[in-house]
Amino acid sequence: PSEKKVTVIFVLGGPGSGKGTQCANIVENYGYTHLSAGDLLRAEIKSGSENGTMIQNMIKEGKIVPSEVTIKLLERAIQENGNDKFLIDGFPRNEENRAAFESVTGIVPEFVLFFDCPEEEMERRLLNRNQGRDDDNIETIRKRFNVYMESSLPVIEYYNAKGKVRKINAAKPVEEVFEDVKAVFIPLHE
Ligand code: UP5
Ligand code: MG
Repeated sequence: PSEKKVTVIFVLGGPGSGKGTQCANIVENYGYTHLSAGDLLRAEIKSGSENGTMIQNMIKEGKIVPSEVTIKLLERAIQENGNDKFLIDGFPRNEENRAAFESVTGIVPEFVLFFDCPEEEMERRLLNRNQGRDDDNIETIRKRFNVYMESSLPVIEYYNAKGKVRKINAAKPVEEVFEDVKAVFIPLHE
């Protein structure tokens, strides 16, 4: 279990809903550290880790990497960072991720920032991204959407039942979405 006392906000929403984009805005304005679980996994592939090939195959198939792998990366990133407040982006993606993170780290999120966006819009954004991600092709995108609907939405529902979800309409231009995000963060920082 982590010794460090930290504040964590989970940033969730479908593939291409704008989690990474809005986290960058939040970091600039409110001093959080952004930890994208997907970015940590992609860095792990690049580092030539023993898990690299497994992670790469799972991402290509849109599947959820085993919790222990992702949690280890998140824990390490939290411990290595001097900051005490974190945005965890794209995690937890299923019930097992959620329960394992809580029991391994002892961390319970302050709240969940949920970017709600229609699938057609997310698909359009992902197909236009052009950053060379292995999973930004229509076959993998469809698989990511299925996993999101089946496994990740129930996690959002779990937190919603606890009154912990701050839902943002993400189907608007970046600046307009950020206005709504600010409305969530301003009361916490004044
Ligand atoms: N864009 C952003 N906002 C826009 C707006 N308001 N209007 C118009 N365009 C907008 O945005 C996507 C694109 O849309 C960008 O080009 C952006 O400019 C534009 P981005 O901010 O990148 O969206 P994001 O929600 O971060 O999309 P991302 O593709 O990163 O989400 P995923 O959840 O699919 O990807 P992630 O990296 O989290 O995970 C990838 C894979 O890793 C998973 O499928 C899974 O295989 C694996 N994974 C795990 O196994 N476990 C984990 O815990 C995490 C990941
Ligand atoms: Mg992202």
